[in-house]
Amino acid sequence: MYGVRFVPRTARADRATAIVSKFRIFSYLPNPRVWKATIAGRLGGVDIEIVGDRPKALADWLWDFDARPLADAERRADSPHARPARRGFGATLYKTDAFLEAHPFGTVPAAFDSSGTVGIFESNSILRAVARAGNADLYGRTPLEASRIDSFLDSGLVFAREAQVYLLALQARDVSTELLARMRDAYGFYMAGIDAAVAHAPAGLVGGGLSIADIAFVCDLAQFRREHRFHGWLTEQGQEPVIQPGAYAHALAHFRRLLAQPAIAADLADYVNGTTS
Ligand SMILES: N[C@@H](CCC(=O)N[C@@H](CS)C(=O)NCC(=O)O)C(=O)O
Repeated sequence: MYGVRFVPRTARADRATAIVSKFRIFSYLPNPRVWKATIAGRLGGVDIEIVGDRPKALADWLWDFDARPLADAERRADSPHARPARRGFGATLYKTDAFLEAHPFGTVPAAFDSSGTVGIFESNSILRAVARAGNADLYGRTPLEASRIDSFLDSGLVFAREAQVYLLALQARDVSTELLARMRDAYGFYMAGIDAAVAHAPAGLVGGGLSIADIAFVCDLAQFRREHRFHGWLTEQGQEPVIQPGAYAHALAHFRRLLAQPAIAADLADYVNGTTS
């Protein structure tokens, strides 16, 4: 599945409804940020093509609408595509000018419209784009509902950015006390809000049913729960993990309810159960 183009099972297989749109997403894989879009696509009848490879291998790809693995001879410091990596990747990445025009921040997941000319970046915005293209009412039934969904997506992004810095620091085994304290605060703030919101709305954060607010939440939290892989190391450092069992019971119950939904489990179950790395 990795290192090749593949199209996940989406509406084409799951629903009899017409395919209403198509996006291509380039990313390292597996990636819960990409699954925000594939879950929404599966539910809403939107065909999405995923192109990518394992995180380390992606440094050897040409980042482009027509992304592809580079031959050894093409990976040179004087390549016109060579750019310094900025977040989550070491050293050099190979990005075309067209990629950077479509994706000025140069990040993955990088979504494109089917023509490859329009780039959509930030996983929450890719999620919004897929929801808008679909037919499952995932982005609110009124402008006010859509705005409330945006509120959850924005709060989630603040949490997810802190989580990204922390998880990368954990991977590098370089977590300062200050960073840990900041992450504890960000996690507590975010989870307290979700906990309060779902306490009386167990069917979904907004509008009494599943929306992209729930999809972003389940994917971002699934990614953050990878913290457990570093419990041994944190303990050796004399530190407590950020995620404590039993806290934010309503939010965690919502997380489990969402994971039980087949359209969500299709992407997340193996990842959360630890059978996908
Ligand atoms: N908040 C963004 C995060 C995207 C991001 O930071 N991607 C990093 C990898 S985790 C990247 O593409 N870095 C490219 C670089 O280092 O140039 C999202 O949800 O899409």
